[in-house]
Amino acid sequence: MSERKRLPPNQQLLDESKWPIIGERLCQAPTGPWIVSVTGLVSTPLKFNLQDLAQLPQVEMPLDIHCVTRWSRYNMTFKGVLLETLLEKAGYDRDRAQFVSFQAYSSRNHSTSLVLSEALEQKVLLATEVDNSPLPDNHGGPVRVITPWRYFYKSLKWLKEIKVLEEDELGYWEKDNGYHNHADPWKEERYVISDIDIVTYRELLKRRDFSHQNILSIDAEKRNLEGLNAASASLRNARFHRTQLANANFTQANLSNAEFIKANLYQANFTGADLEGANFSGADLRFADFTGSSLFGSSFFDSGNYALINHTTKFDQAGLAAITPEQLKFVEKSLTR
Ligand SMILES: Nc1nc2c(c(=O)[nH]1)N[C@H]1C(S)=C(S)[C@@H](COP(=O)(O)O)O[C@H]1N2
Ligand SMILES: [Mo]
Repeated sequence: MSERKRLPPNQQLLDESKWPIIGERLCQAPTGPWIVSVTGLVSTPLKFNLQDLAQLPQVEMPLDIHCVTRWSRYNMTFKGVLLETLLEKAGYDRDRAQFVSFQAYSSRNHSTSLVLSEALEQKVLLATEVDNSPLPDNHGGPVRVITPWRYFYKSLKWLKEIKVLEEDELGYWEKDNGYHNHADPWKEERYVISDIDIVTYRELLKRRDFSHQNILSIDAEKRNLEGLNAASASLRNARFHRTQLANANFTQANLSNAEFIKANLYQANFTGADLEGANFSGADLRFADFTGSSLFGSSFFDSGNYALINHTTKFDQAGLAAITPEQLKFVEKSLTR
């Protein structure tokens, strides 16, 4: 397969030594042994411990992973039991079962769901190993779901329960956080559209104050928002194409997947912001401050469209370490100007 087809649209390829930890970092392990249960529309609800899983047929799956915040990582190999194997043992109801939902051993009882026919077709895996080692705790060990051909948020860490359902039960990211329920990276099914009402939105724009607001997918193309206060706001997937944002305050804001293409960000403050997957191509970033921000999957140039960065732009080592080698090369060169 050509590189072009292998990398889904608008993804950034990470170097293979990097595997960021996204979302919850720790599980809430059961007090007794780790049990994975299969419930819902099955003839026999079943419980599997880790030894039971190890005795079932093991499948190896070479896979590229694609995070919704625009980073991808190639050439991973997961190993474990197919979802199908467990569902067949439990005797799932072939007539009524339409969806499958996964629950995690975690403080927010994290969940995600899939269309059952697609999950079986895509060979969803309950993985216990990665690259010939046990799956590390922070990456979902001892057992996590691996859903190929979907953004990685469909791959639940720390699997506790598999529910076979007639009606879909939306997962944690999908229900209240605006993540697309289908999550196909080749169709860029990242987020659903904004649900903010137009009156509230106009009021916020007029006051230039988004601080502490949680607004998904807003579109502020070409607006004058100079000096905007967006401290601690959550503005995921915002569209700030050519927006005037000089002196804007984005400290501690969540701007994952925001698009700042050709925006004026002169002296904008991004300290401590989550900028995973944000696109700064062509933006004016002189005197902008990125100290303490998270930059996995962020980009500063794309085809022929380069951010204006020079020695006045502030980055720290951790931020620079998160961007791809090509992006880093461009940023480092610009910083000497
Ligand atoms: N239990 C649980 N599973 C989860 C999440 C989470 O927060 N909790 N985050 C999801 C998201 S958004 C991603 S991108 C991947 C990240 O997996 P990693 O931390 O192993 O890279 O896990 C997914 N599964
Ligand atoms: Mo993600």
